[in-house]
Amino acid sequence: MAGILQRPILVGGLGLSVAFALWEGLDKSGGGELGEWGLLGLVAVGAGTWLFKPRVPELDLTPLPATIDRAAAERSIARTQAALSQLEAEIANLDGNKTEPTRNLAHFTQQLDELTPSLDRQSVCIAVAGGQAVGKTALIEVLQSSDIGQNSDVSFVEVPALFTREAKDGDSILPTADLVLFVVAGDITDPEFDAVQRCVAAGQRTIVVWNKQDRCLSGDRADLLQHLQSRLQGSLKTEEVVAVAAAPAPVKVVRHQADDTVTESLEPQSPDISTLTARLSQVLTTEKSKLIFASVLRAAVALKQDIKIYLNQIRRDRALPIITQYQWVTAAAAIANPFPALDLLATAAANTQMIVDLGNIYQQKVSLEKAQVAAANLGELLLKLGLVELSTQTIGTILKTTAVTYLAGGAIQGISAAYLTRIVGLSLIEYFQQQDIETTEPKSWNWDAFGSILKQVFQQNQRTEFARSFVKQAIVRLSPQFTPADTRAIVRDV
Ligand SMILES: Nc1nc2c(ncn2[C@@H]2O[C@H](COP(=O)(O)OP(=O)(O)O)[C@@H](O)[C@H]2O)c(=O)[nH]1
Ligand SMILES: [Mg+2]
Repeated sequence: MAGILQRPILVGGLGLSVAFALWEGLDKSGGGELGEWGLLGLVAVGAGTWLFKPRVPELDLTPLPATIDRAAAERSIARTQAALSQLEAEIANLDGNKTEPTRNLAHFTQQLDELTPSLDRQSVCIAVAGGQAVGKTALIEVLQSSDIGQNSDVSFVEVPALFTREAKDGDSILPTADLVLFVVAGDITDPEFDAVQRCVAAGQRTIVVWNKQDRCLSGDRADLLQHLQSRLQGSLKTEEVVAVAAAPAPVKVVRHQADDTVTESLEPQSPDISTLTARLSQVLTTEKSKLIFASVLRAAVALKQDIKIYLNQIRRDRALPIITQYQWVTAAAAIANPFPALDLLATAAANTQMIVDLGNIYQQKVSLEKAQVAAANLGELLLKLGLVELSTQTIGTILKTTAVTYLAGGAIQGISAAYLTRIVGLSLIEYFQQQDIETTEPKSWNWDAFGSILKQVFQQNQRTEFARSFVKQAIVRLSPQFTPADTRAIVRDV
């Protein structure tokens, strides 16, 4: 609570800050229920009249870079560097044992340090991907003995077959590859099509290789290739879809001899990958450095993402205790207040403060005015989604009917308010986590996105062990005459 005291906030008057300040005193002195009940009425009364402020415009998402060159890769590295510095600063401010954070920081730093030198690398790695038995190994073998394979700067890697039970779905094929040859052995299937789309969307340079074209009648080949090219039109240029035969099956040859006898023999066919090698050498001579810049850019983006995930983990550990504080504040306010409307104001006041505090942790500097607007919109959203009622219902299903006789009047409302505040707090964490770590000036709230997060978080927690243990915890906290063991009398078993 010390953080709140240092930044007392006047929400529509003195009420809230006074209440928070007194709450702080109580909390420290281990104040009992009486104080909590009595004082928190102030929260409600003090809350202002900003419930119906206008909505703010929606969030706009930053697109990926359109042109990939050295400068774009360097900008991406710089952004990753900024994220790393942010992580470093937040680790420096952590309380407690920093061994693991420091080790992770060192690991990220080492990865970052490798990015800039790799902009000048000469070697190119080509990944050969696709389903099982489409001819990846066969293709690599022929490629290696071609002119391209003779170039010592070019290496090929076979990606483990996709679409098998062991295969990981949804990942980009091989983040470190500079070029992907995506092999299909006939008309492209839906999963193959999706995988190609994912590669392209991830900025992975991709050539689709239709292998085993020898299995198709020579008269049909051109049509089939054209069909494939037009299916992939939206994501790949025509010349990025080629037909080959890496290991064509031997052909049965029937010969009529001069003596009228007929002989049959199987004649081996030589591989035909000429359209692919032509395309590859063109790409490697004209776009080699672009391929490398793109790889470095992807690696920088991926590293930044890893840093962001870790940073969010650290921030979440700091955010959870804050949510816990506010959930008890709103609970006490709900218990103290017989009027549901005032109750909502108190909730809005606590939510305003919670938005500011969590925003600070997530480096989203939310001004008080913006937080008030956000909390007001949030209140409307909670009503619109019916979450206020639903949380009361959720608590109702967890409590035994005897609870009413055991618990003080309003305690159930208090628990529901606390529960709802926790859901809001967890949703705020989720929402802030999705923001770009570079933007410290928060974009305007995306209420549609926040609404779906709220619904999702609510559903996730509704009937789980979380809700039950929360209720038990709340009873002990809000009605100190109960011990944890007593709660069994009023909380249902699963
Ligand atoms: N008819 C025909 N068969 C091929 C061709 N390329 C590969 N194959 C055969 O397809 C099977 C699987 O090939 P392989 O390279 O091991 O596929 P991978 O699992 O994708 O590595 C083998 O029996 C190959 O001989 C081709 O161009 N035409
Ligand atoms: Mg293979």
